[in-house]
Amino acid sequence: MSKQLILALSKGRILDETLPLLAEAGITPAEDLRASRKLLFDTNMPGVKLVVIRATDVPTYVQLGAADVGIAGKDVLLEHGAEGLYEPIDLEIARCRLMTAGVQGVEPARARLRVATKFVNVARRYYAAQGIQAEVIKLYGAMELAPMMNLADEIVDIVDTGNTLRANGMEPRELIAPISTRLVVNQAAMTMKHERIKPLLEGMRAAVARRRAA
Ligand code: PRT
Ligand code: MG
Repeated sequence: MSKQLILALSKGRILDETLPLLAEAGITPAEDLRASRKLLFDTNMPGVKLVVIRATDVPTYVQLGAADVGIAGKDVLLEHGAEGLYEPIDLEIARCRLMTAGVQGVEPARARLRVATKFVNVARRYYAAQGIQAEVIKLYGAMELAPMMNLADEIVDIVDTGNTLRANGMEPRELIAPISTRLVVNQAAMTMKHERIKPLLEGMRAAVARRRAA
């Protein structure tokens, strides 16, 4: 097998849960990812390399074929669009929910809602589908601050325990989508590198199934 295989991993919280799954599928980085400032890593498997990048860049790398396989949150895939990517495995890690949220006890405005979020595409689609006219404002972080500062009426953000919302006087409202981490594959690579990708998919599926059974 001559062709090399490049896996794009999301850095941050997803990485910590991805590495044990990859190890169970037989792939371990040749060096400690967190102790290094490098971005491209060899692994124990000849011809298999890892890149560790911003989660939001993972779908782009895989879509354009710079990476063959990627691991990213469904929230990131929904926002990107992830057109032309296969999404064969739900890794069932880093689970959370994409939700709308607003200030506790305040009736949600129903006309010309201002919504702050980093998920602008998801938000536009969601409110349009609800028949709600919304002005979507792009933020890069700390969405919870926006209603408090009178920048927005609602936010669209990731919710896990809801503690972050509550600590900022907000409440979760509508569920947009349940989220977990997905393994995605470039469509051309799925065909051209099938003999390399197939055992990886089988290994990852088996690892996920073992977790579920445990
Ligand atoms: O830092 P950067 O801008 O690069 O991205 P990031 O901070 O979003 O990355 P990171 O490392 O936090 O990982 C994000 C990915 O993990 C998301 O794309 C999700 O798929 C997944 N995930 C799972 C979460 C959470 N759980 C989560 N709780 N991502 C973010 N959160 C944050 C959320 O944004 C909010 O601030 O945690 C807070 C909510 O948690 P609770 O428990 O207070 O409700
Ligand atoms: Mg972060």
